[in-house]
Amino acid sequence: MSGFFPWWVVVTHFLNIFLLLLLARSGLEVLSAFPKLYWHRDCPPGREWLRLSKKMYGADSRKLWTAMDEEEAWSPLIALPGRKQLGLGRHWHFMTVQFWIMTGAVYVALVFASGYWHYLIPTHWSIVPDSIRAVGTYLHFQLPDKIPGEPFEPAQKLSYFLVIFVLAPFQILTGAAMSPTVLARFPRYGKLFGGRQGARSLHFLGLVAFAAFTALHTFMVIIHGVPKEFAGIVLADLNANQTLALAIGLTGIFLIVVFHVVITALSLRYQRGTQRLLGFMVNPFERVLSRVSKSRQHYRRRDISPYFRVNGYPPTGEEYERLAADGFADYRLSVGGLVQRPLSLSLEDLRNIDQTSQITDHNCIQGWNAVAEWSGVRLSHVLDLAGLAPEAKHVVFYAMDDKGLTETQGRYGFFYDTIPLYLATNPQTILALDMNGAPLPVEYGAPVRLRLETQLGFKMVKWIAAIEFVADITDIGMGMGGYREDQLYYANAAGI
Ligand SMILES: Nc1nc2c(c(=O)[nH]1)N[C@H]1C(S)=C(S)[C@@H](COP(=O)(O)O)O[C@H]1N2
Ligand SMILES: [Mo]
Repeated sequence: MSGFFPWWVVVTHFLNIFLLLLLARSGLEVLSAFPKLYWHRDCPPGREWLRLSKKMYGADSRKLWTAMDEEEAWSPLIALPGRKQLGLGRHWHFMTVQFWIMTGAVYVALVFASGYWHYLIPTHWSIVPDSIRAVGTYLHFQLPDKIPGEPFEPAQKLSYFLVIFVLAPFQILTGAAMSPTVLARFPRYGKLFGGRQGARSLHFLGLVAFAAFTALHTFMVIIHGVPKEFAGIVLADLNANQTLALAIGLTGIFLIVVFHVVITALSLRYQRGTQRLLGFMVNPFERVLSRVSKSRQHYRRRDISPYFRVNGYPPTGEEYERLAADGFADYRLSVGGLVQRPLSLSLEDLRNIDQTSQITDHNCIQGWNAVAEWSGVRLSHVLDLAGLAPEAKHVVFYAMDDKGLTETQGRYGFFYDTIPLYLATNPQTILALDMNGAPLPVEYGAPVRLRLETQLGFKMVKWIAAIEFVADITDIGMGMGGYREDQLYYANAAGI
């Protein structure tokens, strides 16, 4: 082989261009759902270091606003798929990241197996002064010499090393530090990055670093001479036919662009199909993660966030107002479905069951988080009282807020969500009656809400009217396992 580009570098390099563009665009879609970045652990409104939105909602606003109002519709030109499709953007992001990590693993294995690592991993600190000198040479409009016997000049070797062995793992680690399941199971891991907000900010800066590298790298390819460089990276041989290399290389780039246009259009046109198809590839991993991880959060009172966002406008019906007017004295929680003893529990009944308390971090799918103390009854106790039928596999929580009245945008029906039984029996899965030592305020779900501490916020149904145990969730609502799953294409699996 002449030149220094083995065939597997050609293949993984191409896959990397393809996958990184998918990750960047879908990542921007996720950011558009909460286009604010914080170093502050609690993300209070107004304290962001970067706000990519003109809308301002204050912490002391007297008009009720919800986190969903903060979402921005970004153009499909930059976001995948764009137009407030957080659910689909996440599906693309998590599908792609699996392939990106696989590509990276194969690449790294081959780098070491082939001895190619020698060209990428500096083994002496002299790489630093040598790189500075190389940059100086570029600034004099000259090309620096390659390291003797190696394919790259020092600054090139150093920057490749940093991108491959530092930046890429950094993106994976900061990405993991945003998952509610990871944060709940390993609270100290989250603290390494300054909590979820720190991880979001760092992950974004990682994207900026990737973008800067890509721009510089492309510029360097141009000044080093496109046809020759293309021969190396397309045909694995710096002395190969340059016209052929250019033709194949440009065709490759063109195909990537066409692919992006097509999947963006298809995602926006066939939203349910996209959710199902990508869910097929994304959900299994998430389910394993959620099944094996229990929340180990035990924050202290002084960690409680001064400001806790609200998501979802409260029920507006007369029925709810009547219940609320006398402190929910007439409220009854019905528990039914596949149980031996259907129940109808008053608030007093619920308070007479063994009470528990937990101080935990709430992670909304959009990106914000906040710590509060929640007290109430373990769901497993209610489950024991009702006696589960063996066919029961999922728990459905029906809420009292009709979204057709408050959320509009073509959405309709009462909020509901479902969880698998294995989440229902976690010790920190509770029906909360109190928040920070006082009965739940209306906006936060009075009189009863679910807390499910390894999952995203949208699973934690507020204003619960009834709980039903079922064998199958596909005949409830539109069949995707919850209101937001049905109407916003979120994944029913919500540990990431
Ligand atoms: N009934 C109902 N429950 C709901 C919602 C809703 O709109 N209706 N929103 C969910 C979402 S997206 C989140 S992040 C949390 C927000 O809880 P909070 O308002 O107490 O912060 O509630 C969840 N539970
Ligand atoms: Mo949420």
